[in-house]
Formats: sequence, structure tokens, C-alpha cells
Amino acid sequence: MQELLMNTDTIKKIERKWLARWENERLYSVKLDTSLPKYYCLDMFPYPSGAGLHVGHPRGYIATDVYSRFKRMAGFNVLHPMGFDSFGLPAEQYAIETGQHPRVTTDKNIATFKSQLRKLGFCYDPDREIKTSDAQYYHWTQWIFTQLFDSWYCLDTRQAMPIDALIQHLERSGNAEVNAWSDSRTSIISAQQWAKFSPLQQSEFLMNYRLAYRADSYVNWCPALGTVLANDEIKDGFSERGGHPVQKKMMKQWMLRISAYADRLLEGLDSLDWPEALKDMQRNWIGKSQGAEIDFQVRDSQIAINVFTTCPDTLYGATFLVLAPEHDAVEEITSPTFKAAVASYREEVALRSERERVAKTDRITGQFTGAYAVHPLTGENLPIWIADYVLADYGTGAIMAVPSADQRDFNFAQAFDLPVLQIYEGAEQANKPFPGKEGSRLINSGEASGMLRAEATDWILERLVATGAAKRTFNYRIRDAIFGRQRYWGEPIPVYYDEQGIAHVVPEQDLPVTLPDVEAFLPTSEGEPPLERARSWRYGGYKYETTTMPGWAGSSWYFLRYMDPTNSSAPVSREAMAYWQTVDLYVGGSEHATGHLLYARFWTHFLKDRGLLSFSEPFKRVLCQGMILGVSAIIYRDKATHEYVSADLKEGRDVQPLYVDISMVNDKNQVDIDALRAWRQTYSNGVFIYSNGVFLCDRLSEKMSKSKYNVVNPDDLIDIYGADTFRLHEMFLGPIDQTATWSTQSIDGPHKFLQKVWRLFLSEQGEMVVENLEPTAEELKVVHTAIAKVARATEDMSYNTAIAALMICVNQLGVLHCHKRSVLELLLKLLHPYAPFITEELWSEALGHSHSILDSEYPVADERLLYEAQFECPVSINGKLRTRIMLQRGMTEEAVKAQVLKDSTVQRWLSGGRLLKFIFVPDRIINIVYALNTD
Ligand code: ANZ
Repeated sequence: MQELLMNTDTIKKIERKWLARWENERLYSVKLDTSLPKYYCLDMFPYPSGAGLHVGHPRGYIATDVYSRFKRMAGFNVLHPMGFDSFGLPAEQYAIETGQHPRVTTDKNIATFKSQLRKLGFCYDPDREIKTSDAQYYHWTQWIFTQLFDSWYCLDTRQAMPIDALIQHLERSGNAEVNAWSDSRTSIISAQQWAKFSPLQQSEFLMNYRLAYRADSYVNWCPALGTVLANDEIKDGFSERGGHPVQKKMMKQWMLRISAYADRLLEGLDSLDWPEALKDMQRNWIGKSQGAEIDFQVRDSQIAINVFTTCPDTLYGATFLVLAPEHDAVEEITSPTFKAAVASYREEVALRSERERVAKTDRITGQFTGAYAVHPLTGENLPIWIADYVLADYGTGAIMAVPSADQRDFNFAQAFDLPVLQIYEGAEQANKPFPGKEGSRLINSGEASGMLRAEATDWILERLVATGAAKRTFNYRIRDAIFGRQRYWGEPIPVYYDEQGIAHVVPEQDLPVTLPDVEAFLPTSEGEPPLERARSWRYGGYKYETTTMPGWAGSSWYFLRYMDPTNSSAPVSREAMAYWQTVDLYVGGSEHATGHLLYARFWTHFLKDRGLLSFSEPFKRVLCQGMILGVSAIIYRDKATHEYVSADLKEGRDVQPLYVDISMVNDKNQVDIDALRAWRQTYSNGVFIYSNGVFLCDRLSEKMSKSKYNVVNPDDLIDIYGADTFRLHEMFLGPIDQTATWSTQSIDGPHKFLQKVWRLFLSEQGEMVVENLEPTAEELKVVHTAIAKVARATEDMSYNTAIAALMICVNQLGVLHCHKRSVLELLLKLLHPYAPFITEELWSEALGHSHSILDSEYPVADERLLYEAQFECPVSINGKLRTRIMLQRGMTEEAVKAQVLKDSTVQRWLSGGRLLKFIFVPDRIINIVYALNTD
């Protein structure tokens, strides 16, 4: 505490000292303590990539750390853990390229992340760190999978039920009365039929119901990479990585029946304190639409085409049908003349990703099948086409095309010269080519004409439902989630196959199924997953499933594990779950809206159904931190002369923009040309055209990325300024949920602020200047004003506002030369959540406390002190403001009246009159009403 100035060395010493002490004293270990209210504050845990943290990452982590400290000081038992989402693709890719085991690289990356996070002084409970790739952890990820396998979704009780109950029902009375969320192709069977099924047939039948099931589904298969790809890993029909062709392929996959929970996942959103945009993303993803399924008989055939439509009222305008090229009926209905054309069109479409198929393009493709369907009301012939804009796994994979009401159908009709039939008219639609809106009228359908839209829907459906040709339905855009990947670095799916090929889950007592080592991490030459190489890896004599779980498995329940991280008999104990409950605040990126945040909700709903949890929603409040943009520097090269020209001279030249490292640019956008020449060979002998002796660049705010040389590493800044300054700076960039542009220059502000704080405790000579004197009213006002503002702003996570209030407070205390202990204590407490190191140091060394400041009580503002003792009160006489009088606060009305009436200005106005009324609004205004003496 003897240092003269708060310089880099002092800061380093202080930070090192407190990191060690906090760890030794286990300051951040929290225990289940039912005498205290709990608060659960969580970050989305990181995937430990090889690149380490950049300044964008810690924004959310600092935000939750500030909040956790604040809540703990306010009397809460705060759970604030951190862990690692440590299975995943990059480690595996690296392993394929280098032969290094992903476990080795992952552990190395985790060590880097931890050392970076440690420097920032986060209050994570060290005893609760988890890694999803730990067998003790994935033991329970596997266990949850087995529970999903052993469950089906009952639509009567609206919850998951044990599969045994379903089996008993099948044995007793078949499935006619079973109201389940199941595969749409599930046939109705009797108890006798069930009894006659072979064990393999029974197991396959149950797959229609299980929440974890194996089924054929279309996947994006990349033969060269030997794996299934997600939609966003494909571009123009080729793999993003490597550029290999990708095909739609029917494959047996492990899937999770998330669609069963679609309604509950929708309804649950209403009660959550999430950004509305995030909720909307989930709503759209789930995509519930109301409509009907209508059967169209194929002419001269037994087959009926079942279409899904959200606009049954437009049935009279349907002029053709379109099937997805993959539709089951295509083969059978196609007439001989069109077989070859249909086959070749189907092949062509198989190469297109779903995204390309739905994208609006000018390229309209399709193929006539030669078959016709019968319009269910008019009996007319409707040609049946196949086209890529109809997707196989949405709705029923077939549509009735209504060119007069639907733009895509209209475009298709135009492209292939198919008829367009107007069906609606209405004043509002007079100029619009596509009516079908509320208020318009159905015109050309005989009996039905003159109806409004809702009436037309009812009228049409009544007729069709009566004959069994239609039913009202809901359709959901959400698909069941593919759960098996042809990868190595993931949780083994705890399934083995018996000699008949029946899938069984590994019994509870034999979990976890640990990931075996293999010689190579690539798929085998036969295109089998890498785990096929582990030949001796068997359950008893039986072969294990060799696909592994996807990246989102481990992250779908990790927030539960933090409550009870070492439990070896359950994912989480009842006691821990009952105390910690849901996450109160969850901070992370909005890119997880329809992935992680949806899957985690699904698993939580499921675990609640199966009695493991008492709540269904995992995250009460979610906040998405805004991105931190980097600042890129761009210089220009004349394409003709190859000279580099200062940015202000580029007008009129044909120039090529080039990124240069932002560290070579000063705050006036001047580029350090010597540094640039030394930086890259290409610049060393370049010709630079200066402007008035300087060389300018342009700047651009954009996402931080290595290729743009605009990445800022937090370690470098912490090395110079310390973690407290860094934390303050990040929180001062702007509202936490909004995009902010990084600025290294402005880190000076928070740094100077902390210097000023330091100065309130120590003189420039390094002497302690804290005094044990009573504070003045003015000093109290300053600090209590800060308490009121900072407490409220911190509670609201409006951190930039809180920091601004702290800065004002420190400036004012500086002006007042206030070194009073009782005032400075309050200031330190307010500052602590933002700057834990310096506040702990001053609290302990300058103020002599023996316990951590984190265990002190958060101050409460004394409202009375927020005002000055005296105030200037406006006095109005007969409604006109005449003067202002200084009054003591808290005076009685009599005392005020006595003082006011003695005032010379007031006396002057009242002279020659009679006081009628004296109105005093405390702390606000005085109103005097008087009348002139008339006698
Ligand atoms: C007739 C119609 C008339 C339709 C009209 C729309 C407007 P949402 O709201 O997204 O659920 N459709 C159905 N299945 C499809 C598939 N597999 N691929 C592509 N399109 C499909 O949209 C449902 C509507 O999208 C359905 O209602 C159907 O076209 C089309 F004025 O039927 B509609």
C-alpha cells in the first residue's frame, strides 16, 4: 500500500495478491443454504476454441459477474458457475488433420480459456466447473437419452409417459384409443396384431412413439466427408468445407421427438422475461399454422393425394397439384411417358439444399407427372406436377396450387402455362392481384358465392369433412431433431443392438458408456462413423451404436448439473433442484435462439414430466449481449500505378482497398508507415503518396476477425491497464444488449477514473489520507445520490449509467477533498461489482477490514440525504411568482409561514391588503392569496 502511483506494477501486484487470496479462502464457493434467498446467474458456457478469448467474449461474462456480486452483497446466495461445452467439431477437425487426440487439444484450450477468465476476476464457484466431455458428466447426458427412449408423449395428459404404460395398453387393447403424439404413418393395430408381431416388429412399432427413436429421414449426406451435414454447412449443393457434393439421402437416424412439445414450447414463452425478438424467433421456428388436410383422388387409381393448406377457402381456385419430388406417391402415379423426365428431375433436385429450394429465385423448375387428380368439389381434372418448391417434410409434402391466391403458385403457373382461376373479389382487393383476404368475397363457385373468407372456410370444410375427404389440422414447421452424427468427438449414444438387430438402451447401472480410443478420427473407407474402428468396444457381446450425440446434447441440461456437480446417483439431487430452481438470469448470444435455447427448454419440460424437476422452464430471464464490433483500418492501392494513396486522395483513382493492422493507426487515422513497411513484405518497398505529410486510412466498424486485423485480445489490455479498468471499459461501451464498437483509446477514461478513486485514499506521496471524521451534509448528499442511482442502474443492468454516476460521485468527492471513511466505504461498495480488485485492496488495506468487501452489505440510499438541508422555495402571490425564499427542509407550516411573512419582498406585496390563504406544499411551493382592503 506504499506505492506512490497506481501504475502497471502496482495493479499487477494487487491483482495477483487478491486472486491468490480469494482462491485460498474459497471466497466464491457457494453452499445450499435454505436460510438465504437464492439467485442463479448464468452465462452460456463457451466452446473452448483454439483461438482463445477476444474482447467480444467477456462482455456477457463481465455483465453477469457484476450482477452476481451485486446480488450477493444485497443478501442473496448467488450461484454463478462456469464450465465448458467441450465436445464438438473444431477439435475433431483438428484431430483429423494432426492426429492429435481431441481430448488433448480440448484440455489445452480449456487451460488457455481458464487462465484468460481467471485474470478478469470472475466470482465463479471453483467447485462447480463442469466439462461436457467428462464421463462423469456425460453419464447423465446418456441417462437422459435413455429416459427419452423409455418415454412417449400422451396427448390426453399433455406430457411424457413411461413407454411401459403404452406397451401394456397395446397388449390389452391395441392402439386405437391411444391418443399420442406419434409418427403420422403409425397404423392402427389390435391387441391380437400386437401379440403376433415379432420382437423386432414390436420394437420397430414402438419407435413410432418413443421420444428418442430411430427412423428413416432425409438427411444432407456428403459421401466425401462421410457424414451428415446441417443445412448451414452446405452451399449451392456442395459442402462448405472442402466443396464436396451433398445429396439428400434417406438414412436411419436417431432422432428426438421435439415436435411433441411444440405446443408447450409455444405456450411457455408467454411467461418468460426474454427479449421479444428472441421469443419471436422461437415462435417462427416452431411455426404453428392452422389449416386443413384435404384428399384429392388420383384419376384412374386407388391413390389419394393428401395436401396440407392454411387456406381451405381457396379450394375453388386450385388448378393443379404439386408434390415434393421425394413424395412417396410419385413413382406410382407417374404415367409411362413421363417416367424418364420425372426420374431425371428428381435426381436434379436431390442435389439442392432445402435453403436453396425455398429461396426466392427466378429459376422456376418442375415436371408434369402425366397424372390428374379430381377436384373434390367440382370434379374437374387437376394436373399433378412435382416441383422443388414443395418440401417433402413440411405438411404432407403435397399442395393444392392456387395461382390466384398464392404468389409462388402464380409464378409456377406462369412458367408452365397452367390455368389461373379468380376466386375472390372485394373493394379492397380491386387493385391487388392476390386477394384471399378477410373482407373479400368468394365469387365463382355457385352455391358458395358471395361469402366472406371465414364463412367460405367453414362452408367448404363442412362439406369435405362430412365425406371424410378433409380434416382440420394444425401443422408445425419444427422438425424432430436428428440426434446421431457420424462423428467421433461426442457422447456415445448408449444403445446396443442384439442379434436380431433390436435396439436396447444400456441399463442404468452400466452407464456411462465411455468413448473408446480409435486409431484415426476420420470416417472409415466404407463411409462408416469413426467409432466403427473400435472393434472390441462392445456391450457384452453386442455391438454398440456408433454414431455420437450432436453438439447440443451436453448443453441442453448443464445448468442443472451446476446445482449438484458431483452427484453420482442422479443428474441433480431433489434437494439441490428444489433450492436453486430455474436460472434467474441467463446471458448469452442471440444466435442460440432456435438451437440451444429451444433444446434446453425441451429437455427441461421433459424432465419435469418424468418427475425429475419441479419446473418446466429453465431460464426465467434471458438477456442477449450485443456484439462488440472491431474497428478495421483500410488503405488504398492505385490499381494502375500500384502506389498506396492516402485515403483523402483516392477520389478519381481506381483503387483497391486493403486491410491493415489497426494497431498501426493512431486516433487521427494516420498510419505509421514505418510499422507498415516492417509488417508485411509487400509494403516494404511500396510507394506511399502522403497528404500534407501524413498518410490516412479509412475506418470501418465490423465484426472482429483475424482476416481483418481488427481483433483485440483482452490479455494485452489487462496487462497494461489491469482487469478493473478493462471490466469498467467494457461495461461503459454502451447498453449491454446493444451493438457497440470497440475503442482502445477510450479505455483511458475508466483508467483515470480509478486513479481518482485511488487518490481519495492516498496522497500523491503515498500517504494514507482517510479520516475518521463525520461527513458534511454535502458529502452525504453526493454519496447518497450515487447510491440511489448506482443501485437502481445496476439492478436494471444499465451498467454504463451506473458507471457514469460513479464517475460524477468521485469527481465531486475530489472537489470536496472528501477523505472521510464513512463516505469512502459507501463508494467502495458501489464500485465493487465493477472493479473487484482495487475495491478489495482499498477496503482491506486502507480501511482495515478483515473480511472481503463482497461479504459487506450493499448500501441503501437515505432518501432524506439526497436533498440539501436548505432549499429555495418559490413564493407566488395571487397566482404570480413574486420571489424565492431559502427555507430549511422539514420545517413545520407555522414556522414557514412566520418566516415568509417576515420577508421584506412578501411584505411589500401584501401591504395594504388582507391575507386570505397561505398554502404550503412542503419542499415545493408557497401560494399566498390576499385581498386588498377596501374599507
Ligand atoms: C393453398 C393456399 C392458398 C396456400 C393460398 C397458401 C395461400 P404455412 O403458413 O407456412 O404453414 N404448403 C403446404 N405444404 C407445403 C410444402 N410441403 N412445401 C411448400 N409449401 C407448402 O404455409 C402453408 C401453405 O404453404 C399451404 O397453404 C400450402 O399452400 C403451402 F392463398 O394451400 B396453401
